[in-house]
Amino acid sequence: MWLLWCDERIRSIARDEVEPVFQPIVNLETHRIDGVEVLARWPQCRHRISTFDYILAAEREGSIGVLTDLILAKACQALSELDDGLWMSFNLSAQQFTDAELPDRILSTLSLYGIETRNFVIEITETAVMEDLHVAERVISTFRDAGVKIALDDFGTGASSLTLLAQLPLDRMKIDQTFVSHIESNTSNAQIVTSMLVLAEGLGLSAVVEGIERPEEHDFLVERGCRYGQGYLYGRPCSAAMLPHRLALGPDFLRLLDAAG
Ligand code: G
Ligand code: MN
Repeated sequence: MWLLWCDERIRSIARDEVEPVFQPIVNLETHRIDGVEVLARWPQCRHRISTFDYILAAEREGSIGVLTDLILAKACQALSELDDGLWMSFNLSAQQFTDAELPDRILSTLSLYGIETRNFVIEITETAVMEDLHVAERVISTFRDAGVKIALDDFGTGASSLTLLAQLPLDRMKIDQTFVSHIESNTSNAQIVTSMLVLAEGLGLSAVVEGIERPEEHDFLVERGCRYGQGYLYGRPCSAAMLPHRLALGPDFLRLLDAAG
């Protein structure tokens, strides 16, 4: 069964069926959608399989590079039709760090679609970076020299090596959603996230908290000075076709709050 899924996935990449979807990243001070994270979706696929499994399969099949190029081009196309300085946050998988041509390919695609590098953020996981710190440093430096920002994704779930924070030139810390659940009453989650926010600020990194689903979680984070949030409370990932509407509407929960206040 698993192999069948893999085949179907890989063929769907070849058939050009993979689509980017866009999840709002919200400025909790201004209540504006300042950026979007690009996620891969397979709309035609018969089986509902997580993106995580797709990525693993694509890595195994050696098609992760093609997949990335395809999603990036489609995402750039969608964003190039908008005109409002929105930034795009884009995930790279561990294996891609060994692809020496990756930075050039990504930078050329951005330039082809007229996307400014300062509006582009690469999300990398701790695990990806840990595989080979030297290679990671080189890839990250190439991107940063070109003006691209780097975010450490799923922070707190991997090795959480503070060496990474000390050694790598990073711009953002994405605090993983597992720590956000019931943060207003779960004292260990509260303590962990509060400390991460202090750590990020001390290191000059901009923190983005992921997986915010409830108003209580939002209030807790705002009280602790968290600048950026992402999660179902503000908006689920939406298609390229829906993106202009989504941006015009603003974040779900905050729109209601603004209307009430
Ligand atoms: O690993 P990364 O942080 O890039 O993964 C983001 C994933 O988290 C996406 O698949 C996205 O759909 C999912 N996600 C985004 N917001 C929420 C949320 O509020 N709750 C849950 N459970 N998942 C979310
Ligand atoms: Mn991510």
